[in-house]
Amino acid sequence: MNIRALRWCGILLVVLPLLVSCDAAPDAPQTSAGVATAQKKTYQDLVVGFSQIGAESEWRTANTRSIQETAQRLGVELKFADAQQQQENQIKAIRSFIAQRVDVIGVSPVLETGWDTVFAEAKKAGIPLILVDRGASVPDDLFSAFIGSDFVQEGQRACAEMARLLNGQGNIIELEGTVGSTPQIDRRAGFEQCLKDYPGMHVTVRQSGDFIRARGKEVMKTILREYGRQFNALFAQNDDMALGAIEALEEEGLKPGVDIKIVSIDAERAAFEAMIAGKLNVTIECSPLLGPQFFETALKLANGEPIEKWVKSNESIFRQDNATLELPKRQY
Ligand code: GYE
Repeated sequence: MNIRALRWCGILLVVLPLLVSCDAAPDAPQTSAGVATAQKKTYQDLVVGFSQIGAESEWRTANTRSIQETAQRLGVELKFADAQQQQENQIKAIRSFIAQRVDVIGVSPVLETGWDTVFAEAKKAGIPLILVDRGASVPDDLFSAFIGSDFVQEGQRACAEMARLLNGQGNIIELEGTVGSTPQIDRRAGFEQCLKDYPGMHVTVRQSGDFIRARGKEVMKTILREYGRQFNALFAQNDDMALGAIEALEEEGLKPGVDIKIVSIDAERAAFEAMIAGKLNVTIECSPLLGPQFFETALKLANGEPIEKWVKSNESIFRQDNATLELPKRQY
């Protein structure tokens, strides 16, 4: 079962109690009956390996900061590896964490497929693995938990906002994220599901900008040159691509937010600034601040305590009318 399937079951996973090795036994505290019990680990005892995707967006930078700052605050020893968008680098990092016998591995998979072998290696080594932010299409027993957002819901929310902005009528450009990544697949699926309720709205062009601002601008320029001005709206799967596309629209003499309605996802500070300037209409929140939930789950796993299989983020929708009020509160 993959992450998408998890939405249907709020099951609690009870992990096996920690195995106490023979050399640990002499230090273990004794119960009144004289039976040795495992010493509970604290954050200071934890060694965690984390394989990050890279630094493609403001969102990602904020996510990295959240993981690193939380580790430091809690006193967790963090081994952090930046994969620079390459899945093979992530696989290497996971193998090196296994070789170093870390307590828990965290990974934000750049793509959804291709993880079975390396995740099985972690499982065989007895190291719990947590998916952070993005999912992986692997059997359910190859990871312990997923921490992150409901991307399908984000796509649905984006479409519902678009319908409101367009009164249910219009041609939409969709700028997609990294092809084959969970947020790309699920945001598109959610948007498409909801489009069925609005027969007057159509996605007429769909292209990937890899979640990168500069690519968003480049792709938008090409689309405008190729197809002219036959669009009413843009759905960008993240804020960074929307911000790049806004520059392209302005350079082509169009008024983003007015001539072309724009909805994007993430809710980073720059998106609020664009909404205040009237250039972006709506941003759907997707929180990168996953550090606290990640280490809390890691500690529970290391202690053999029950955890939730999907630790879901709680998120909102922000529009131009509340942007000024919200901007000072934003943490990323
Ligand atoms: O929306 C985008 C980032 O995986 C949810 O990745 C994340 C996405 C986020 O690059 O900005």
